[in-house]
Amino acid sequence: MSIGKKDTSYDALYTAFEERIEQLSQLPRIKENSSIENTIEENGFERRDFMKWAGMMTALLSLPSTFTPLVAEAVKVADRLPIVWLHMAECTGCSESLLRSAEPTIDSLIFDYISLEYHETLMAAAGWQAEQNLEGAIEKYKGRYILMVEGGIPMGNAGSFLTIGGPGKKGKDIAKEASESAAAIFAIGTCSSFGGVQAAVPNPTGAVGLSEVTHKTVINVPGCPPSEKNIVGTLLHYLLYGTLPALDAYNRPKWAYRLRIHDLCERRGHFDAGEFVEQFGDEGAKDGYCLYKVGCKGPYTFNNCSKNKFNQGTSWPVQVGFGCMGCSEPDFWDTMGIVGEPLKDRLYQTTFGGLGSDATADKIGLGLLTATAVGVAAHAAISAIKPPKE
Ligand code: FSX
Ligand code: SF4
Ligand code: F3S
Repeated sequence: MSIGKKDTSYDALYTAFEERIEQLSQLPRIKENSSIENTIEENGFERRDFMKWAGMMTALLSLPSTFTPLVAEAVKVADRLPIVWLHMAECTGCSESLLRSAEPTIDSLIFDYISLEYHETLMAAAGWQAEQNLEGAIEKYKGRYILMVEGGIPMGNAGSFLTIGGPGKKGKDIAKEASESAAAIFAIGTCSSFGGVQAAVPNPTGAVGLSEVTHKTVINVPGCPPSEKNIVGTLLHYLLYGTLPALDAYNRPKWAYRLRIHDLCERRGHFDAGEFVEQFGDEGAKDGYCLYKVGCKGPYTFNNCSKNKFNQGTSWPVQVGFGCMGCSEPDFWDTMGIVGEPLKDRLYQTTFGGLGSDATADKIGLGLLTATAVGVAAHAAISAIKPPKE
C-alpha cells in the first residue's frame, strides 16, 4: 500500500503508519453498509474540505504536510476502533464542545459515526436497553474499543454519590470494568483527568480522576471543556501510531500540552513590553494589552488554545479579552486563585522573595526577569501547593 509522496527524513515513520492503516483496514467496520467518507460527503463536505481538515490535523500532530494523505486514510479506518464513551460526574460540556456545534463539523461527524456503541448523550437507547448496549459493546469489542470517559469519579461513601441506571450500579465500578478490556483509555476533560470542579475543596463526593480507579495507563485530555481538536487529535495519534503518545508529568499528550498558553499567546508582545490591562474596559483593554493583571493564568497553564480556538475556530478566552482560567491544570479551581485577579503574593512570596505578581509582571515587562523563569517556577509552585482532598 502506498499513499502519497514520502518525505525521506520520515521514511520509517511513514512506512509504519502505512502498515498500521493496512492492519486496521483488515478489521471489520462497525457498520457494514456505510462509511465515514460517505457520512462526511452526505453532510455537504467536499473532498477538498476533508483534505484541508486533514492537513490541519497533520500540522497539529507536528507531522510534515506530506503525511496529510495518511491522516486522511487513518480517519477512514477509524470505524474499526469503536468508542465507548462514559459520563461520570460532570456538566457534559466536553461532549457539547465536540458534538453540538452550530453546524456539524468533520470532527463531530467522525465521533457521531464511531461512538454510537455507547454514548449516553447520543445513543437512541434508554433504560435497560442502554445498559445492555454497554455490556454488549464491552463484550463484543473486548480488547479493541477505545474508552473515553468524561467526568470525575465520586469515590466518597463507597462510590454511592454516582449511580447509573435501574440496578444503581456505581459510576466507579462501571468506569473500572470498562477500563479492563479497553485497547486505549482517554480521560476527556479536566474532570475525568484530575477530578475537576467536583474535586474542588471540600470535594464532598470524594471525586477523583479516572487514573485513580484503574491500574491501566490513562491519557489525559484536559480542559473544561477540552478543544475538540485535542480530542480528535488524540484519537488520530492512536490510530496512526498504535501506541501511547509521549506524555507530560500529568499524562497529557505532549504534542498538545507541551507549551504554556503564555508561550503561544497573541498578547505576549504586550506582556513583554509591560503593557497590561489594569481593569476590564480600560484603554489597555481596548488596545488588546496583556490580561495578566486582570487574572490571566496563561503563564501557569499548558494547552494549545490559541492554535485550536473554540466555536469552530472563531475565538478563545484571551482573544475575547477575559484571559485564561487555567482550566487544563490539575485542581485549577483551588490553585488558580480568584477568577479576574492575578495570583499575587500567594504564589510569588516564596518564589520571588515576596515581589508579588504585579511587581513581577511589571519587572518582566521591563526585562528584569525572563518570562520563562516565571512560568516554570510558578508552575512548580502551583504543583507544590496542591490542597488536600477531603
Ligand atoms: Fe468537566 Fe466535561 Fe468541564 Fe464540563 O463533562 S471538564 S465540568 S466542561 O463537561 O467534564
Ligand atoms: Fe497572554 Fe495571559 Fe500571557 Fe498576557 S498573561 S501574554 S494575556 S497568556
Ligand atoms: Fe482553558 Fe485557558 Fe484554554 S481557561 S480553554 S486553558 S485559554
